[in-house]
Amino acid sequence: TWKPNPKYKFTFGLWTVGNVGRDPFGLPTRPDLSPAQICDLVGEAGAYGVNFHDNDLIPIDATAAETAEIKRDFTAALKRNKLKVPMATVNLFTEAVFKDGAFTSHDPAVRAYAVQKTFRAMDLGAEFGAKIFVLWGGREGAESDAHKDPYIAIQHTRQAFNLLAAYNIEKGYGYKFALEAKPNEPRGHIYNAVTGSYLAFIQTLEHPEMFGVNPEVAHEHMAGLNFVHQIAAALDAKKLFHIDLNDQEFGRYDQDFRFGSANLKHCFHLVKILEDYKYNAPRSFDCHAYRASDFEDLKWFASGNMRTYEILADKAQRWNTDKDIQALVKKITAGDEKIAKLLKSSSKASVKSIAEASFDRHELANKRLPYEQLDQLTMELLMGVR
Ligand code: 3MF
Ligand code: MG
Ligand code: MG
Ligand code: MG
Repeated sequence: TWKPNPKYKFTFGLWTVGNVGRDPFGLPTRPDLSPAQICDLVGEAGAYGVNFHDNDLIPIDATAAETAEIKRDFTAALKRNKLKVPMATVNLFTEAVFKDGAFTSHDPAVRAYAVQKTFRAMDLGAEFGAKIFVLWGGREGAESDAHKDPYIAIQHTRQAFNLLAAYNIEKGYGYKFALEAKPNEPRGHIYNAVTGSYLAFIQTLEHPEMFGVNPEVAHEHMAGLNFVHQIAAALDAKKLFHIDLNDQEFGRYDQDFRFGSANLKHCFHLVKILEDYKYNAPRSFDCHAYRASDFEDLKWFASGNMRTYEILADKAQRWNTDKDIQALVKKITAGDEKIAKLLKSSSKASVKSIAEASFDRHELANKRLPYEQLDQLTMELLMGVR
């Protein structure tokens, strides 16, 4: 049971399962896995595909011969595990050259190098069939606003994105770019801190149609925000091109926990909104196993992410068909249909009718909202007793 269904397009970044347990205070606790070994692990677990940063696959200083060998091994591993590569991305954060940002560095040569490195990462992704290109601005920020003018940083970001769109057209790659916001870590302050910032910014680009978002559960939770509401905004804007699933305790460091391991209720509502509105792009797990876990435990980590998603999708479906729950939903959402119709139109007639209507606010306030009951039933369903 709960065998991963390909319709969910579950994917893992090479850097997620491949995470060796290094943290700012400690050395690795697990051996390095090759891209091919990672494919075997997630393939065995039943995943649909894998994603990579350029340098997850090809080390930055690899020779041409090494590159060819890695690509050969990786291609074979994809094939034997029937894995796709729906998304590729670029590492603009590890190397010292990006210590003060990539697209927002003061130095035009660093900015151009970052754009060129992204061009090459796009080439690499295209070789493996990727159609989504994620951009996470790892170090696009500052520790102090004395260091960098945030207004200029926005303009520099726009220049880079416009160049990437132009390259995408020139090469005919057909990528959709998915912009990933993060509020803090690894910089003191990061530009485009939340998904909503990118949704607005996209409209200022030369090719807004090519750009959407890649929200990550943990990133919005780090900012204390409701992730499900960000997803609603992205879905409504038709901009949810990709999603990073994981989990995170509110207000803590960047934990990247297994999906559903910390905030099951939020994750339930997340799965529900994705399924209700028929999200159809990959469901990517951007998380890593606990530092204490060994290779055997990694398998639980990989399959656990997918199992939790599927179990929650099943719960969401039960919620949508539960008689008591649906009767309550019907009651709380019921209202005067004629007024609802007026609100849907901004015609002169509608404006006039609403302006002239008479409402009894005391009577309106009398409507019952049995929210305790509805939430308790939801929780009981989640706890497995309904
Ligand atoms: C950092 C992240 C990143 C991005 C990745 C994909 C290393 O918190 O979430 O993972 O998801 O760069 O673009
Ligand atoms: Mg993250
Ligand atoms: Mg994270
Ligand atoms: Mg991410």
